[in-house]
Amino acid sequence: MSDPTSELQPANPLSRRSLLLGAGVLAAAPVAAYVLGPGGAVAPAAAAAPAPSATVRRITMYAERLPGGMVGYGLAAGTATVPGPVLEMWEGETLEITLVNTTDQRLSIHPHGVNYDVDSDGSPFNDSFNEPGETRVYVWSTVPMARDRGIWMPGSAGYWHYHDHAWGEHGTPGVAAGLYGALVVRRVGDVLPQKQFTVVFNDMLVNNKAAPDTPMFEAKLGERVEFICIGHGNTFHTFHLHAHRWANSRTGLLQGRDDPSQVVDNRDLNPGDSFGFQVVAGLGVGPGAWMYHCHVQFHADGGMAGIFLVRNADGSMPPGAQESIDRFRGHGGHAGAAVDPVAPPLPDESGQAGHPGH
Ligand SMILES: [Cu+2]
Repeated sequence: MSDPTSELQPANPLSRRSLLLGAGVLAAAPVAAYVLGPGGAVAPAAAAAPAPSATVRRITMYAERLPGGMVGYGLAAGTATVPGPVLEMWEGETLEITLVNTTDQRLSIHPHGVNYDVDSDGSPFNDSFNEPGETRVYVWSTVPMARDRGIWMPGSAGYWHYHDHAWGEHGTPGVAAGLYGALVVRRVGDVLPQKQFTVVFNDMLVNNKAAPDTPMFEAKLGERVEFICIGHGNTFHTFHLHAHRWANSRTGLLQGRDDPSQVVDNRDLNPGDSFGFQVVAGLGVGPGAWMYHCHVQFHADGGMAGIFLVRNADGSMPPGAQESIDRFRGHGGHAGAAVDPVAPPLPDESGQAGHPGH
């Protein structure tokens, strides 16, 4: 595709929750190119991101009330979600966001990691917010890395996020209700994922849900998936993903054999923090229902846990996975250690202990 910007339409069904300059490139990433070869080797590297061919892009977002007391952002009227849509930019690009506030509360959209002036700050302090029912434009810009008097200055690329900063005094009720989402700024040459998952630890909730209603993220064995992790609320968290690991770096990917980045499978995810990484689903461990959770124990017990379901490469369920999911849902995925009776399980009619083993 010679002009990736021509691919971009907010209604593009291939990028319903992801908006990227050249989103067609992301959508067109060949799924079959990422397969586990013999010995678990990963097949060819992803295509590099194209250089942006436009510098300013305009989108409209809607802040809307949702059932259950939640409030979300969406890219079209009636499509708000919690978390909001993943917004993606290339370094060097500017995003002009027209935010439509359909609620009866003042609110805003405030980004992390990108450049903006005080009029786009999103804070009441700077008088930059939407009154109830008001429409307002926010402008975010990004820069590439540059060498300044012998020093490399960081560009904007990173796994960032956006959220309300005006409901109440600091956006506290807005964030609590779900006005947040992921913002990914990519550098030309970055590897693009095949799937994306946004995980927001917000007080004692994951994406404003508690287990067993937390999101179940699904991929096929060998697909390269991107997790974007964001912390909000009033307490500390740690994000842990079972059976997968990543580099503690900007991209979460090692740059080569000599990359000194620490490799982790657990990372702090405190209020305002964000990070992202890509893993090959099931690489070296196979398909299955793998857990993700907050590793603060009483948070996990309290419902901050969910499932990363790695299906077989053909999309079918791997043996035992449905049983694992049922077990998770039956236990609520939490409260096991705190609430499970100490007494042994009752026998069923056959005289066998009816409670499946853990
Ligand atoms: Cu936690």
